[in-house]
Amino acid sequence: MITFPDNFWWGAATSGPQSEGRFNKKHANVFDYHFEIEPTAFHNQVGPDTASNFYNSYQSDIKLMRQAGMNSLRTSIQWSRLIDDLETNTVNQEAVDFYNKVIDSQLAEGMTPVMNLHHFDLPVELYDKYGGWESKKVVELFAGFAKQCFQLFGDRVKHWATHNEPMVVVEGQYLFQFHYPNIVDGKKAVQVAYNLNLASALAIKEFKALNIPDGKIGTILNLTPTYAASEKAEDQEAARIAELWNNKLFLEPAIFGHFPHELEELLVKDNVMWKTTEAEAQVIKENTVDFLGVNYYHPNRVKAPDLAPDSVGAWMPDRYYDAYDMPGRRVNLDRGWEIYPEALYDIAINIRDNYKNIPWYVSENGMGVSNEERFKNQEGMIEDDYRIDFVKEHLTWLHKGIAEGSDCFGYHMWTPIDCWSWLNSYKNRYGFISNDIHTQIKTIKKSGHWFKTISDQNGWE
Ligand code: BGP
Repeated sequence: MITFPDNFWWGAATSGPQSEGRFNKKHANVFDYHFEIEPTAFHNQVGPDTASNFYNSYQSDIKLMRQAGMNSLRTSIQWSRLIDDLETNTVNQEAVDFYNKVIDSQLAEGMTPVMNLHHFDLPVELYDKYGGWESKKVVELFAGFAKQCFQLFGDRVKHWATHNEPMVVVEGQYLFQFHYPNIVDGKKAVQVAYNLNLASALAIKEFKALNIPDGKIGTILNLTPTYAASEKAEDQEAARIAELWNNKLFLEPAIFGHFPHELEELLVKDNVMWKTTEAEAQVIKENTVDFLGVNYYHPNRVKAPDLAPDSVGAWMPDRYYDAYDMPGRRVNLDRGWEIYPEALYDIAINIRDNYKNIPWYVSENGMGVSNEERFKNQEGMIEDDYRIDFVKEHLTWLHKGIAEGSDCFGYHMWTPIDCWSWLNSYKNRYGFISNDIHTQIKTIKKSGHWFKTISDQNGWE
């Protein structure tokens, strides 16, 4: 019998831009805008306009989630929806009403709402006017938006997150060209990484000043563990730097209130160090998280780079390491990601031993599969046994970490209902509940029925 701690969160995660649809939104976020100007960049030219229609069907969607065993849901408040005037941070009442209804529907179903404030969805006007996260003005405006959210919803939402996977903003927008505006500029990427850390700390500062009873705030990081290709010193060194850049750059400020010194030294040496001030360092120092959300999909395996770092012209962090495909690895071919459930145990032990054993939860984990229609049975239910196996294996390793003392209090699958995903649109489906995007008919998959049984029993026999 595998039993999880009492009051364990059995839930799932989505985000505003991926589920709501653009209905009644005054501002466009960077993805809304990207789709307007370049629809062909999106799989089958399906943009975020309708997504999974959560804006209109949140009530029945939340009921379905409950039927699939979820006792908590993380979504996000869209800055581009909530705020009416982006300069003065006044709110749009219609959006306030919408988010109130979403939160109240969750509470009525006995679900714990978790709200995130930034899921890659910067209002595009703030990019055009200020250069987005490159600018400290935008950091300040974000703190104002965060404060509005806490004041409006903090009476009922007790668990907050400042960002989802800030590293994906840095990489997608400033290094590897997979998110609009597709800039390649290592120095800007470094500044953006710093600014996102500062934005998180400033939002936490606003949160703490409000003294919300029972309120807790954290951030959500994709803590993809780094594994070196071999014991050789050069591979170990590559893994050390990859870990500094990919994980510690956000994890250490969030938990300890300062950046990893080894990374700072490297950035200074390479002449790409961010601009900071004493006052900002103080804000980062004083405003660390109460808990952590960890998104985990696949490990990061690296080896020493083929080219000597200094021979690579423009500065990029990955001049210090190359990706390594481990022979014999298991791969989810649809998404191209390695499947390695043991990493959840490694994450659990790393947090226990090196990060104050801070309370944490798995804020995303999941398996994206294409063309799931092929697994539909005669009753119209998708028989996704592969997803059941995937989740069970990950939970087994997570449970081992908890049994050995890691303070993990929940597991959120990505995602409750098949939702829209950035450039992949609806190509890969992740949900416990399927969504026919032509009719918006939603049906619990076999995995959703299974999730209900483990949620009801708080584990399995
Ligand atoms: C995470 C994001 C989610 C979601 C998920 C699945 O990085 O936080 O928003 O999209 O990945 O990835 P994808 O949709 O690219 O397959």
